Amino acid sequence: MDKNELIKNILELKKKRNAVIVAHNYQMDDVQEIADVVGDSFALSKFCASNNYDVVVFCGVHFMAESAKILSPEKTVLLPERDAGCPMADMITAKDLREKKAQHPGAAVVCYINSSAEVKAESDVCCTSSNAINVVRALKEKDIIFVPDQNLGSYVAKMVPEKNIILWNGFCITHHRIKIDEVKEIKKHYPDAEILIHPECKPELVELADFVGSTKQIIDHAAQSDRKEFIIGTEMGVLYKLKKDNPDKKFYLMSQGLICTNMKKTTLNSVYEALRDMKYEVKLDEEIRIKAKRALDRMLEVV
Ligand code: CIZ
Ligand code: SF4
Repeated sequence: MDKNELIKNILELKKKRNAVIVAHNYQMDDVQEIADVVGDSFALSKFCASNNYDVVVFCGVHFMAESAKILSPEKTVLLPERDAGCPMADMITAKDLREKKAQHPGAAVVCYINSSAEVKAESDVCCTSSNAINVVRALKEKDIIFVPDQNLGSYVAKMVPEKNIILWNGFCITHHRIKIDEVKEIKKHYPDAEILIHPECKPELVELADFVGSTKQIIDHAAQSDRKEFIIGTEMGVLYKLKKDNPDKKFYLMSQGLICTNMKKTTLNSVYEALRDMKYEVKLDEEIRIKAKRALDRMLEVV
């Protein structure tokens, strides 16, 4: 099937199934192009919950589709590529977290949204990269177990020094591998560019940034900034929207390694097959779902 035919079939099936297609900011350009909404994981999950579609095709990775299912239990949530996972989310299990909690009784548990439903269910409150600082600051406990991202956790610890942050040693294989020399080198080439970086990068890189934020915050910042050139320290998928929204500005990827292979597994063909065969459906144990939802709801209460 050629691309036009694929798109035509996707649109037909979408109508027939009363489905919505949502895509994460890190998805491939042509997947972002056909999606009804593009955004970060939590914004997409909230969007799905506030609409009356019967089926959600979540173009992203597993924990994101799970988050949508946590908020929309009555909908059929499909992850087009069964193996699209997030290595960072897989770096902690619910059992690991229970053991950590036993070592620190009295500590509050904050989990980054990049975690499984089971880990969310073991946590007091969830956070995203855009609200992690505010979530931690709002807690009454001084001791806070922060999982799974050590880099986001370190950034929060620096910004909220009054708390004692107990880190987990998880990381994003894509953001964590950028080296400080790469940043210095690219800055030499583009000395006037503003450096916008994701807090999943190592602390020494975050130190060099002009702006630290989530994908949405980076996209919003670039649109509002007077600067004309930007060095982008997050997954390359964001370049699609950055370039589309700001045709007069220039964007340089901080490192050629900024590509998440899991995010690139989803193609137009996988979206088509997902709608055709209603696969792969995300299923959650109801008890886990309710507990995980509590952590997400609490995040909304505190920020
Ligand atoms: O929450 C998300 O969507 C992630 C993983 C990144 C971001 O900064 O938006
Ligand atoms: Fe996970 Fe990193 Fe890929 Fe995001 S970019 S899905 S944190 S591996």
